[in-house]
Amino acid sequence: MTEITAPKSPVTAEQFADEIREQLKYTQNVTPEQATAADVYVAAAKAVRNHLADSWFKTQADTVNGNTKAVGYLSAEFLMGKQLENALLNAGLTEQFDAAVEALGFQPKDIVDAEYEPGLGNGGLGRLAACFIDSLASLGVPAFGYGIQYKYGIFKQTFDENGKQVETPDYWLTNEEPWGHVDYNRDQKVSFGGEVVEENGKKVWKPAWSVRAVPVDYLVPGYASGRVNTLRLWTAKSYDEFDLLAFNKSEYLDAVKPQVKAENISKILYPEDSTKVGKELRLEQQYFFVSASLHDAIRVFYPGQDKPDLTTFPNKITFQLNDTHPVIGIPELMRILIDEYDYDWDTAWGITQKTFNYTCHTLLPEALEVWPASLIGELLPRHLEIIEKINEQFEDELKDNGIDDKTIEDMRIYTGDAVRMAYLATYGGSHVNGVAELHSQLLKDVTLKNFSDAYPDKFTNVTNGVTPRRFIKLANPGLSDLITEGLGTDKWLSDLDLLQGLVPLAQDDEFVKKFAAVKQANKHAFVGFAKQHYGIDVDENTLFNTMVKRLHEYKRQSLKILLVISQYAALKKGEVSAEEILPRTVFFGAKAAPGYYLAKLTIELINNVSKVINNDPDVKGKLAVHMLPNYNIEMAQNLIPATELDEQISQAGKEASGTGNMKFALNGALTVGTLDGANVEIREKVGAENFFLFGMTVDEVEKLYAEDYDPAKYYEADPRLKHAIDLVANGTFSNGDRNTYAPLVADWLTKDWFMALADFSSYADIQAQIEKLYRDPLEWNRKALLNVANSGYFSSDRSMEDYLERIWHTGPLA
Ligand code: 8GP
Repeated sequence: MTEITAPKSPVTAEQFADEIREQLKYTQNVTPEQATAADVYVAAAKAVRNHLADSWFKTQADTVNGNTKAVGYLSAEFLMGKQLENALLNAGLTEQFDAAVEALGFQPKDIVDAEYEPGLGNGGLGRLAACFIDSLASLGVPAFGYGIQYKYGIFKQTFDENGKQVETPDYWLTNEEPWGHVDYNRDQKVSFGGEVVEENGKKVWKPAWSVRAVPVDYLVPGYASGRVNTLRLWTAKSYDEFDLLAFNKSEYLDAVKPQVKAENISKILYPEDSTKVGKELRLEQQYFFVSASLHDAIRVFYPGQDKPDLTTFPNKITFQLNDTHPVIGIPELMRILIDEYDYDWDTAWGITQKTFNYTCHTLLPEALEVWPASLIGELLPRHLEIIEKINEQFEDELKDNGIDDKTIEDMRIYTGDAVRMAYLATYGGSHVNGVAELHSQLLKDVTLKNFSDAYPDKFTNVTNGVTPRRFIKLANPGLSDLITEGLGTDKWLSDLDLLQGLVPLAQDDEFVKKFAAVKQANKHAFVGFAKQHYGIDVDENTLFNTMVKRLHEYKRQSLKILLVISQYAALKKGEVSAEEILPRTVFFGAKAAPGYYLAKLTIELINNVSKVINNDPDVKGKLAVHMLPNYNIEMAQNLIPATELDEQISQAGKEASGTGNMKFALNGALTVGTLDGANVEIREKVGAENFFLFGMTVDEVEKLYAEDYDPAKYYEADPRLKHAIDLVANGTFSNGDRNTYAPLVADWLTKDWFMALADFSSYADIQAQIEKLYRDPLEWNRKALLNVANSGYFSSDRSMEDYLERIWHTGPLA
């Protein structure tokens, strides 16, 4: 008998149907007969939100009065995905919902599909934040996610007829959005500009302008914990929205200028920052949400107190800085404590350092934000003074510890011209962590070496994780049921290590066949999804091979497309015999930053390779390539469960962790990958024999850089690679035009900073192993099942437990 631990709901399906009817009547103002799927979706969302309200209030009260410190997760991105199914699952209302909407004459899937996915994140760091707040609520740890409710989020990606990326605004808030509650009564004022003057021996900041930060509250229900935390996303409003005088003079545009200026702050995620005003806007965004959040935490934990004892602040809440974007919080908390609450510098510094911790998500030096001091000075003059003083204190401390002048100069937070936010975060907080073992090691050995030498105790690792609720249970119900059947319990959903219990079942051929059948059903379902969403025909009897992630040179989508081209060329030349042909469908999904030229050109190339291959009758049924537009959580939830071979092929030492790799392993895909990021740990856990490893190690990469890497040598040495690059160069994928991809070809042959060419041969060679194994479905699926069974470690619940123990020193509410 299977034991069910999923939360039980207090209502029956009939009662839930009545609640939906009531919402339709009183908030949607339609009769059930008039209602569309979109109406029912909003009504159901509101009904489920109502179910969570009491737990939310109780969690808030316990958080404030509680016996444990809360977590504040400050993040520029929260890539949440659709909410309805997740909320139903965590409220224990899934079955009631299904029956209720059927009683109303709808299909549950149509209602779920009516939700529009918010694009409040860009990539790994944003999805990680969403997994983390899910896990914190599920563990019963009081937590606040703090960020921005961007009106247009990240851009929506389409492709033009030439295959180029086109960015359009994502109007995700155009229709009713039932999850966020705009709380005008708990707003905060955030100020900018102006000057600092001295009054009675005290520094006083006289800002030039202010905006109103209005919170929008999202409920974050835990799975089977009875806890509901808060995601508070700020939206920017103007205090003087409308200049009536100007309007009456017919200066209509001038009349709304202040409103536009204020609201621009929460318009889009990561505005283009190649110009000065672009940079200014980014800094405005960062300060905006961080200042509002810190003030909000003081409001929450010291309600109604004019002179709270803020020396207790770090016992109430610990703030995690998700990358460098919120690091301006460090001088801001100093300013609040000194200027607004009259603490002396040392007391303020003690509180501040205890309050913050910093997670670094990169190894690329250029991704560590550095702000021009002049910009900070203009926008936040008081903060620049505080940063200067922090830097002075820091340099003194280093000197006292016997650090030499040259090293101190290298470590300066404030150089006179610029402020290095990662250094400020490292010095200004208690702990710094990387996001996978290898990454944390490289942070200590390379990126932040001087800091790790000076403050070794600050540094720690927490390997990333993903939530099994969304990425197994919701994304892959077939696998989820099979796991529950295999283990005889569904407790694995909140204790993912239990997946280990599947290891013996990998020797049971019948179970492996059932597992294979689930994968095949997922592939079949994705064929339908692809037809519906992208209008493409996919052959489900091919190997589904996927590479989805942000587009970046270090992730090496170009390595993958060069391999595809070489496979295409081999098929065309008849080099592969009929028996040897392993039909593949290759899926790419990736957005490129709007200003990233080579990344966008790579997208164009992939699209055009796809056009040529998919229209070539010679390779029909043997090879197909699809660049799917607008990679998002919905696509991930549909494509990952259907994927058999996952690509994690970054240059060793460049991918901080990766979290897609974890989702694929947990959904029974095999990985072809390098020894980079969390791949290293995944391979350790699932077993080297169940992972396709290729490419250079970090040390080999370093050695090759030191030897003056010459990519052309590799081009000459491997005819497969040479032929693939020649085809790109000679216009095969650009209607004969040799210029289109000339910049890419030139980069590959003369620079190739991430050494795709050097790794090409081993990458191409390992394909034979992959194809051999795939021809033996039982063995392939046995290995895939072992990936699932051994990946329990990559639950974000485990990540959160590591943060609680190593960094936050707190735990669940009693
Ligand atoms: C990503 C890392 O690239 C990825 O390896 C890691 O798994 C993920 O963070 C979560 O830790 N980094 C970003 O998403 C990132 O740096 N985004 C930039 C836009 C800030």
